[in-house]
Amino acid sequence: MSTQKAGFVAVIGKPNAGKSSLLNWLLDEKIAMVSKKANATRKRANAIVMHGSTQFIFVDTPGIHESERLLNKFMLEEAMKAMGDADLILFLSPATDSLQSYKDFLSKNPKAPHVVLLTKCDKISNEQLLKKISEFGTYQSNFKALVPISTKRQSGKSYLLDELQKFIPEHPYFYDPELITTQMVREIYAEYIREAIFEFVSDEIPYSSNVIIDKVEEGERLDKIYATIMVEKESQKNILIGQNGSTIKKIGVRSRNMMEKIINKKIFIKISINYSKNWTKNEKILTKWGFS
Ligand SMILES: Nc1nc2c(ncn2[C@@H]2O[C@H](COP(=O)(O)OP(=O)(O)OP(=O)(O)O)[C@@H](O)[C@H]2O)c(=O)[nH]1
Ligand SMILES: [Mg+2]
Repeated sequence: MSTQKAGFVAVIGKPNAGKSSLLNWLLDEKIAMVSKKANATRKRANAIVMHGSTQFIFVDTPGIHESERLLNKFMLEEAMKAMGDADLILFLSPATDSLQSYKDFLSKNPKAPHVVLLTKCDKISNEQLLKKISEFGTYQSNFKALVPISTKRQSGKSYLLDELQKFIPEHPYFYDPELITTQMVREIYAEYIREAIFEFVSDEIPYSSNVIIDKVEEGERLDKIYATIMVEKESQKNILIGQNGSTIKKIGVRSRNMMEKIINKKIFIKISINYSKNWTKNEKILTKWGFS
């Protein structure tokens, strides 16, 4: 048997870079929420990926950005913690973007061992891709490797893992190789509901919402899930409910379908809506809900 390798890989980049999509793609399972809207991910999430005798633990993080909101400060700290604990950092830079976010990352973390992932390569031509790679060439003494990917095209996964495994230390596996994440299924359910809110409701509401899974009743063929969406203002409740309950219904159906896929069982879901005044700025409530 070949020697086991195992390590933590922090997935870092600005909001919307494609970090959560990368995790889902690597697993072929949807555990992390993805949205067209930036700042979707709030907490660290992990994907355990086996490749030969290497166990990677990819840690998804909230996009790096500055903001005054208390919740956003927590999100920035989540990303920083993941970097501090990592054996390797994957810095994601959309191929369509300038190098500015990478330059900012380098100036703040000059010594951090990292690989650059050029994401969303399906959005540019081969010619533009070559140009982008040569722009990054200026910084090749800083990174260990540069890998272009596209989760949309679904190509290059094993090349990526082959590359990354070179930088993972010899270490016994941290987790049972059968596991795909250490997250609890409840947390994944809550993220599905959040993703549906991002999909169907606009403006500030997705950013003002938090999902709490109140109860899960497991049955042999059917699981019953009771959840509450907490918003910040009473007026936001009505928007989430929608005309004749149409919006909350769509949120319920979409999240239920996703839950059924991952659990392979029928799901009954009941979502209530409530509000907690200005919770994104309230330290006590943030702590209670695990943002501290
Ligand atoms: N065309 C294309 N779009 C992609 C690709 N990967 C991700 N996206 C899209 O980019 C958007 C953002 O993706 P996410 O995975 O949520 O990005 P993120 O970095 O996790 O964003 P935050 O959690 O907000 O920091 C979504 O609309 C994805 O569908 C890709 O390879 N190609
Ligand atoms: Mg994300």
